[in-house]
Amino acid sequence: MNKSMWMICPIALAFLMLVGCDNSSSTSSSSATQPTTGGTSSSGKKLTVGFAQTGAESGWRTANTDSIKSEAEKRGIELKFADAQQKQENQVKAMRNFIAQKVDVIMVAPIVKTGWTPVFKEAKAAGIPVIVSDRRPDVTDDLYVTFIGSDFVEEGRRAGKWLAENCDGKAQIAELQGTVGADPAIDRKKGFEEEIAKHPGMKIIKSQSGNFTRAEGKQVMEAFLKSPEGSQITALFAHNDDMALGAIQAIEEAGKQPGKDILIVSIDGVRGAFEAMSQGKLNCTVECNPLLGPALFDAVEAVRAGKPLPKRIVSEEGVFTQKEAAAALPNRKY
Ligand code: GZL
Repeated sequence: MNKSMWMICPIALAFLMLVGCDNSSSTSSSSATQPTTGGTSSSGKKLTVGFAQTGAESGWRTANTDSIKSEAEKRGIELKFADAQQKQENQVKAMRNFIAQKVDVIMVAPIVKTGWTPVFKEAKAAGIPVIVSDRRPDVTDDLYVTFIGSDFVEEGRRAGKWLAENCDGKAQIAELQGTVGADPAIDRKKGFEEEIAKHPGMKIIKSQSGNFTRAEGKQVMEAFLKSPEGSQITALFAHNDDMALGAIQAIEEAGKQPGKDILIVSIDGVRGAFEAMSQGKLNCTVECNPLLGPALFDAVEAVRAGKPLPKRIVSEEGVFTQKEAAAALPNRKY
């Protein structure tokens, strides 16, 4: 993990313990950093948080939303939730509504990196702190309190490293990219390419966005397989498990064996990926922790209590292969 991303301080380490997610998923929100304010502000008024979610595009997103909603409820915090249905303009509109409603804190998972400065400035002008969840926007640090989420470049590196170690450094790779312009799509690609560049025999020969959805992952993989290069594909790198699961269907419908004729590595670690690995159809999933609710609401309560927060809080994550899949499946929380 890139150490420069850390602002090591006691609260960061305590938050890390909260956000870390392994197959035992021991993440808990009852921690020493649990601010004493609970779900009410100093005036005794119920704390109100506005959250602009990207949408409901994947199993990961559903688990992320569930974690945030259940944590707000557990803490007696009023959550105004907006599902932007994968449209940035809907997220911006939701943030403006939260500002008009004078919520105490705004949380947002920016669907793409660009186009956020105006509305973040409006929140700042209204004196409403913004906490960034999951995906980083291209705004200056003064416009948000903290960014809580994964190191996507590292996730891409881990995927590339696993593939290199399991294809003897030789692969003709198809890549299913995430949503165009999204932080995880840009950074996972960056990390993966950084790793495979060490192996001259590994080359990405087809690459296109499947928008993080199963349906589009299947459609794009069908087109890859029908293309002139289709018969040369020996490996698939999918930026998330949902697209990999769609691609598995396409590979089977093309009469090939996913996980054998075409090695498949993806990212997220959702239940469906573990099931596919136990069936031998997926080879590796790099975990990306969606259970951000406890860390996000610790940050909300810390902000309200006037406590300092690190600018960046990174999730702890693992890598899972077919070897661990069956044993890990019963313990998976998403
Ligand atoms: C990653 C998250 C991505 C997941 C996808 O933190 O933003 O978005 O990898 C989801 O499954 O759609």
